[in-house]
Amino acid sequence: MPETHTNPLDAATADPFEIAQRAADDIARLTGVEKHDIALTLGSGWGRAADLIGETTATISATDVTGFSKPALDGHVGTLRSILLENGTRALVIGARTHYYEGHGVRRVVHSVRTAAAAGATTMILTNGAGGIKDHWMPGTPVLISDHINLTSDSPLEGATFVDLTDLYSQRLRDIAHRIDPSLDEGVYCQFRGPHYETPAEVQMAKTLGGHIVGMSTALEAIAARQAGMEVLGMSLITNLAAGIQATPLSHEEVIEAGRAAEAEIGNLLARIVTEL
Ligand code: 8IG
Repeated sequence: MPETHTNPLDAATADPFEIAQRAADDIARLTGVEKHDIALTLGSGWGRAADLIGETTATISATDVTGFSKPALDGHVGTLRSILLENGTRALVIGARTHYYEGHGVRRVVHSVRTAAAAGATTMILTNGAGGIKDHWMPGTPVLISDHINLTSDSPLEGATFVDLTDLYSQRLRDIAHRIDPSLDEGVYCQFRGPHYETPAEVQMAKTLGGHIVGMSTALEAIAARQAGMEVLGMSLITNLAAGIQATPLSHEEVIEAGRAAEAEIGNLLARIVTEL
């Protein structure tokens, strides 16, 4: 059992992959499911998808799994669920994301992704709530992530690990998503450190750099997923227009509300995508 006040990932001698394997073993034991085929991290607004993709056969507390920590935020559920899809696929739904802005380091941020890989998942679906730079994206619009710009100046990889990120956000998986919903737009995701939202000038910078979506989570996780050899699908729910793109200041309440309003629709969308993988 993990200790209450320390995280094994924080030990100087820790091997993050060995700890991810221990976490995967915990999940197998606690869910009774030896191997999961796909994994989903459900960000702000995406929580409903868990109820729609299949039958939940086990729900476990993230704090019972080695290396996981309590979520820092309301609206982020600290559970892991094993879900059986109608086609027999086993999905691991991760409702416990550690954000880079929590300041616990990037190992903790990507631990859930490495755990999913160690649990057997070969597909990683990363979802988030994010700000939109394209001004025709209304709050509540889901968009596919086509690529990212990592503005954290950090990496989950340690040492001389030169991982290729061409086609990081799988074209094959994006094609499947487009087939299910031809109206889905795509965009380049810019990960900022947060937790403050951007200034309008920073949003203009991101736009100039080629970004369309601003967020605080997914790029670092996607890199770790690619390192682990997983195929990655990234989706953002635009919960607000980025600072300066919309006329009014940003608020966390607005973000939560947009997520709630879109929940059923994007949950259904994700459920349909997952059955086609
Ligand atoms: I929800 O406007 C959500 N997350 N960086 N900027 C950044 N992250 C976000 C935003 C946003 N909205």
